[in-house]
Amino acid sequence: MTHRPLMTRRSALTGLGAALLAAPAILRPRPALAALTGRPFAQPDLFEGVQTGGRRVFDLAVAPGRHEFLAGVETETIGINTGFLGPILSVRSGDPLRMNVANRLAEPMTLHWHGMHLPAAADGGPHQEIAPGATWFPEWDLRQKAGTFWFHGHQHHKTAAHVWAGMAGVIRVSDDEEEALPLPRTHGVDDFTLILQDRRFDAAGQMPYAPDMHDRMAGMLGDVMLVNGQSEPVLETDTPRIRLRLLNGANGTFYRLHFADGRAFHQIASDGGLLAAPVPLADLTLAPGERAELILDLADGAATQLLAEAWGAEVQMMGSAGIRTVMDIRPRRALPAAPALPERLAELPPIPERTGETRRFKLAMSGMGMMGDFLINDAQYDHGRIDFSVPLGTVETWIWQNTTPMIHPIHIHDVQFRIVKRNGQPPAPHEAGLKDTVIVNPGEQVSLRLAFTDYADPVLPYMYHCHILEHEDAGMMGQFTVV
Ligand SMILES: [Cu+2]
Repeated sequence: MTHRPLMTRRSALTGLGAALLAAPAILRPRPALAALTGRPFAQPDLFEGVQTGGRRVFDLAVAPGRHEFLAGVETETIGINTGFLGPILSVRSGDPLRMNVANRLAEPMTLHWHGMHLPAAADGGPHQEIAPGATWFPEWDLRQKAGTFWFHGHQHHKTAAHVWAGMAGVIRVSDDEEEALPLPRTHGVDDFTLILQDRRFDAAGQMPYAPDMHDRMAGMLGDVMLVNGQSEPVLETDTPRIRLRLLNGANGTFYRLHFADGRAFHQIASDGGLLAAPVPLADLTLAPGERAELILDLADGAATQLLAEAWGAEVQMMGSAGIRTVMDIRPRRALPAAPALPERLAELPPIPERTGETRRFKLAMSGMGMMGDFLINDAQYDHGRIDFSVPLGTVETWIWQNTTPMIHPIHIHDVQFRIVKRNGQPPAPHEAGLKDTVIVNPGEQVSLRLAFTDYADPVLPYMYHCHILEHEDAGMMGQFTVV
């Protein structure tokens, strides 16, 4: 097993070309830039905020940062309260929240709470722009089940560049239902958060966001695999069972996750919280924006590796970009096996009956030549156009049809929805829970059921869009109000 991230042929050529261009007049042998591997696994700190004025308040400062991805190189980044990415916000279902988001960048930005059910004014989409030097302070009461959510930049036309630089973090929600279950939940002991991304570096070890035409089509893939900003760290464990909270925080890379020794695992949660029952799996594909929580048994004491086969939106034409090592997992010793997982995890209510509209969304590309546009219902995103309004209190069916040769993960703000049908069939068990991002493969038709409750606003919209950030920035996005 190689201990270095795989390079695709294309990126290897690009890197070589860049290195030649950058070569000084007198050629001196220089060690190639190498990813810094083998460090102890690290994850962002848990941040519980402070109780002020009856709310749990989080101070978040978004600022230019630096981070050592490559041995001996300081790479310029964006960080939130730290050099790269942000803290894990630890919150509890029912918490009254306030976020103080300070923009310390030299350009406007937004911060979106991905997966959260909240008022449109607090959503952090493209309409909640924060000027340089300004602070935005949304408030809402947390109406989520326990689960793993996240936050990231959502500035119009700049989402991809901002997330690439590091503007993202995780939100960890707890509740009574989850805490009543015998599951690992001690942060850093048997419960680990993994932000999965990949990045591409130039000859100077920097990671400028400079997508070429191919990147704009396929999504910006990197050749260096990262988990929490580290390459192939080593996680040493001392418990018979661990929980992995996974976020695909990549711009455009899909990951098929599996273990080097082929061992099976259980998925216990999807985007919006616990599944009804643990689902045994040998591998799991996560699209950009999706989350999953896994349970991995390690009582046998055998070391393994978490691997990710990576691909872009055009995998059916280009194939995968190879298998990368995410991290090494090394139990310190064999242990007595953990007790069986609970047979039931959560009471998932039946999918609600439709009481309102059925809406159809056609994903398409125009101009199959050099500069294809990405379209929803034949239109690109228009910041001044509300595409439709949903009456508050109704339950709708949204049917997504993908007429392109690429995969598109569709994300809808404000709601945790349910998948009713994928190509006429009920969803697989691991897709049958609460979702806010759903893969729509080429040629597929995916039918969703969405309940719009609690929050209406006559003016401010929510977004729906492809979560390949290059596609989103290219206009594969729309907006709706709840009224
Ligand atoms: Cu897309």
